[in-house]
Amino acid sequence: MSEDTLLQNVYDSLLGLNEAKTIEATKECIASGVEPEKVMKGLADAMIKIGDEFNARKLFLPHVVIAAGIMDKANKLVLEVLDVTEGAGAGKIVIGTIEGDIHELGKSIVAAMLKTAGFEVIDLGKDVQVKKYLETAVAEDADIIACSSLMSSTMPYLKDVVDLRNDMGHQDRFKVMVGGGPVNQTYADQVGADAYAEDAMEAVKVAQKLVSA
Ligand code: B12
Repeated sequence: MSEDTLLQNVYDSLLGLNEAKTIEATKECIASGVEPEKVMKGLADAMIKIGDEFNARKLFLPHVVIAAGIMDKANKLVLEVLDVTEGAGAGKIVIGTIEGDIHELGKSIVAAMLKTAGFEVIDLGKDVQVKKYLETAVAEDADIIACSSLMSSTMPYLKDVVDLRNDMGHQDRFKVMVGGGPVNQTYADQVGADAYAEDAMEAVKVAQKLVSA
């Protein structure tokens, strides 16, 4: 089977909400030596498509819950084989999904990609309080604080992270990088974040730029 077919199977199986097939297709990709990053992207693309279908009312919340569960399991398989060169000196990043927000699939993909790029990543998980990012960044002497927000109701907390960092006088010490579905460059600029990235691949490039600046 060609790489494209293998990846298409992953995408189609997740979109079809078929757990057994998604797991099987993911394992086939791994066994055939498809790059883990590509498998993750296939899964992420399917999840984004599911989001679109949900928005268009073609799918409903239970479908999304099922898809999220399947994606999580498949992602874990991919993570096991990722060539993690964590701690290779690229920099230290504290990452998490912002207060009030439990969406973490995208954040976890970003975290995984950053790890493979050699960053030391401290993943605080979901629903992370604004002060927790700062406390951890100080304790760990991090370079970057990365915040994910998937909802318009939680986006304002991104500004609170930037404001708290500035109030603490740490604007030269920690860079703040933001992302997630409703976030864009304009919003990132508005809240005073140092950087924004649209997806996990770009997040790596942006983080590399931030630490070398
Ligand atoms: C899956 C999902 C869920 C799952 C989450 C499972 C999990 N463990 O994460 C479950 C079912 C639990 C869920 C719950 C809810 N959800 Co929901 N959910 C989604 C859905 C369909 C997909 C999100 C997703 O995982 N996408 C796939 C990933 C790979 O993409 P991503 O997150 O965007 O991440 C990529 C980039 O954004 C970027 N990125 C992400 N984070 C970061 C961080 C940094 C620093 C950087 C640089 C980049 C970056 O890189 C990632 C990889 O490329 C979206 C629809 C959508 N269009 O987004 C709704 C959506 C986000 N949910 C929504 C809502 C309202 C809810 C609920 C309130 C319930 C409800 N009524 O629907 C609850 C939230 C409760 C809470 N307090 O948080 C709304 C939010 C509306 C809004 N704009 O405010 C959306 C948009 C659906 C909608 N149209 O109504 N949800």
